[in-house]
Amino acid sequence: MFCYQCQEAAKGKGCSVKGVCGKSEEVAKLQDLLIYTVKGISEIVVKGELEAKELGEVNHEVLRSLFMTITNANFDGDAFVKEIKKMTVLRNQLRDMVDAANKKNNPGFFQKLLGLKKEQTGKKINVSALHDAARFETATKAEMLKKAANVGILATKNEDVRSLRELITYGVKGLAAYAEHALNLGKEDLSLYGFIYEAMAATLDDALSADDLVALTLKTGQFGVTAMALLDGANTGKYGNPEITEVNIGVKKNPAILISGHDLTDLEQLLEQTKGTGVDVYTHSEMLPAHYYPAFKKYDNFVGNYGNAWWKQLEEFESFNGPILFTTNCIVPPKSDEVRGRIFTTGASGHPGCTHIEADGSGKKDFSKVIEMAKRLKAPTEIETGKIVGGFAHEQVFALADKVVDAVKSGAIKKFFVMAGCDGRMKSRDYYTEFAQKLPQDTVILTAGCAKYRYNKLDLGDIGGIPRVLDAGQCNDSYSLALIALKLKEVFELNDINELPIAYNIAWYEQKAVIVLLALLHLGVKNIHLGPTLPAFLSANVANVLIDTFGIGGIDSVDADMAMFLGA
Ligand code: SF4
Ligand code: SF3
Repeated sequence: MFCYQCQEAAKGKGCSVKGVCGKSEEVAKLQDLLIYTVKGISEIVVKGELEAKELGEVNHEVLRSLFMTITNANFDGDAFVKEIKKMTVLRNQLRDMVDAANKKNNPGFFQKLLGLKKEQTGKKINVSALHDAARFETATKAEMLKKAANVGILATKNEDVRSLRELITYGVKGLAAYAEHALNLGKEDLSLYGFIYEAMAATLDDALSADDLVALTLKTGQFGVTAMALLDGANTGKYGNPEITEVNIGVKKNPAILISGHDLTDLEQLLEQTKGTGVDVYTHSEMLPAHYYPAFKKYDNFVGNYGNAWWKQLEEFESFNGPILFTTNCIVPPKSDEVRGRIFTTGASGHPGCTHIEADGSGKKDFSKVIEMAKRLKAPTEIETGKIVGGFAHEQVFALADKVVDAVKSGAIKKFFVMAGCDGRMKSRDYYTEFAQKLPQDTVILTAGCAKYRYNKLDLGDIGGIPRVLDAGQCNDSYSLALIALKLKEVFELNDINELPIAYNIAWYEQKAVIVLLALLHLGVKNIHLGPTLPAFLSANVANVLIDTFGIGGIDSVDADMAMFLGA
């Protein structure tokens, strides 16, 4: 195996024996083969000029496949075997359809086979000359593992091309995850599928130059903005605009379920099904911002947030006592059978030994097993008390705009620090806590994603009633931070977003942070600092392009960075 897609890649280079995340060699290889299959599908769609709007099931399964390979989403080898089989069947149907269009000029039969709404003739292509990714066959897990050994990241020999291909792939994975959440809420944007096919097919194309791939990387950011805007509209359209909210971090006496991950429809269904059962629901890690949405406030049993960022879950799940439902990443493979038996997964997430709950054809999920288990188990053990405040997504901040603008004009607020992104287990991430603590009193932190757990329980005070940590929500809500910056640019009548008193000190871990970063670059944000380390998948040359073009930088010591950011 070889994997270097996350910030914790072994020795800052890549995991080659077992993932630091806990991913086995077998799962890593199956993930490689699934991605390879998606690339093959993409090549058929692009070369055959098939239209995304006619490819419903294929589109949705491509999102699912990409999402399953995100760091800490799915550790279940059998789930990957099943998905590879499903995807190769879909791929072969697409290929046959294109072939039939070539030969008979009568694609009607295949149109029916795929359940396509409209006749689709595609373009004449030589199907037998398609890339191996569009043609290989594997029947058993053993055959898949054998095949996977030759199709992974290292199959691309040129280091810079490999780096760009992977950067694009990781951005596309993040984009797919956000698109799947929007899809679960019934919202789609066909241009996203078209782009996914274009980008994934491009990673197979040896004729593309490094410059072509750099251009495609920037285009990935453009579609990242589209995906985040789509998800923002889906979430706020259904659940209302996040508003300032105090979230309890202590516990109550009832037995309870802990829900983790990013999917709000799963939370909604769980709250509906636990209503009146005497079982409480707590959020964990990236689900915390759900408390900020008006629609979830009507549930009396939606009582608080338990614990911290994802990487502390091993001990926190012990003391939670009840069942845990993962809707997406980040799962840490449980060490004890007892905890494993209390973990349920749904959507793209999965783990061997944990119960997986699938949606029925209409997207409904039956959480009765989770609820029954909660009733049999003890209430959570308290690990902390108090409250955290959040809910500063775009509309809430716009509502406070006058106050914020006055504070900037009067000099009460000198600078904003965007400290969005991910948390992780490396000791070096203490940097972010220290950085937040050492920031001068006339600065405000804008955050989103699980990075916030490094400082959201510190008492950093407020500036004239504006809290010094403004949490917009989940990592995808970094979109809100971009909208806030654009709004401030408008209010202050500036020509360039970079003239604002905003510094970017972002922490990354997995591939959603990659799409957030690319989206910010697309929006014209410069001089973003990325830590705790720069991605292992950036070759020296690719890193230099990002440094020269966008002023991307790493982090140094807290004191050195503080001086640099504050211009001292
Ligand atoms: Fe290693 Fe990260 Fe890949 Fe896991 S996801 S195998 S920790 S690089
Ligand atoms: Fe965190 Fe996994 Fe990225 Fe959505 S939960 S930000 S790391």
